[in-house]
Amino acid sequence: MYFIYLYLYKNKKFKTIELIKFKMGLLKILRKIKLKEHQVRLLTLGLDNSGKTTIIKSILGQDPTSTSPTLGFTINTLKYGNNTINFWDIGGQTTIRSYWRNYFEETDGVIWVVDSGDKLRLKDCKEELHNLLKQEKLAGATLIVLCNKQDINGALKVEEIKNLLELESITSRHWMIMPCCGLTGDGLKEGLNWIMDDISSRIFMLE
Ligand SMILES: Nc1nc2c(ncn2[C@@H]2O[C@H](COP(=O)(O)OP(=O)(O)O)[C@@H](O)[C@H]2O)c(=O)[nH]1
Ligand SMILES: [Mg+2]
Repeated sequence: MYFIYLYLYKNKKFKTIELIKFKMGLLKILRKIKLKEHQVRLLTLGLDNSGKTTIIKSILGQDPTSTSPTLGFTINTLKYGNNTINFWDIGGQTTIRSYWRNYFEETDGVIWVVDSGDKLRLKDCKEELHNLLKQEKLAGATLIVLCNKQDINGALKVEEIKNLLELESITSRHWMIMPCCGLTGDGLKEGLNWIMDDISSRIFMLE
């Protein structure tokens, strides 16, 4: 901005008073941009019953024990520092999965929730995840895989899920995998902080 100001001044395009007004105007606009809340859009996806709604409720400080299957979708809003997060909670039943793509526009991050106790469906889970990542509209989105239900006896550990989901093959985007428990809230803060830090460094670099 200073250079524009200097340029106009040196080239005597405006009188000093007009230049001061111009500078004040620019400062006002810049301040407004800074003050404007950033909206971050996070999609919560995964197979049905993996604990997506439970996790969102837990993050929002609501009672996480009162969930019922999500048939359509719900949007929840959370203030996070300077940002406002919009959590999209979309049903994961087989019949609904083909509609997921309708929600991909403008997505900053995907929270992929895995039921760490549901070993039988991990193959299905891997296929759905990799199909999802092929979607063009999600190309820039950050991915966090949350290994939920770590409290269950015999729950798979992060390292095992990472291998079963073949996460190492994802090279074209930022991703992370972390353990959590939606019912107690363990690990959710860490997961949310990681994805928000990654998104912030990517899209708000100009601040
Ligand atoms: N033991 C255990 N159960 C969980 C956990 N998170 C969710 N659940 C249960 O898993 C079931 C499905 O949860 P829900 O959030 O509705 O799954 P969604 O279909 O992915 O939204 C519910 O009975 C939850 O109480 C967890 O961390 N541990
Ligand atoms: Mg649900």
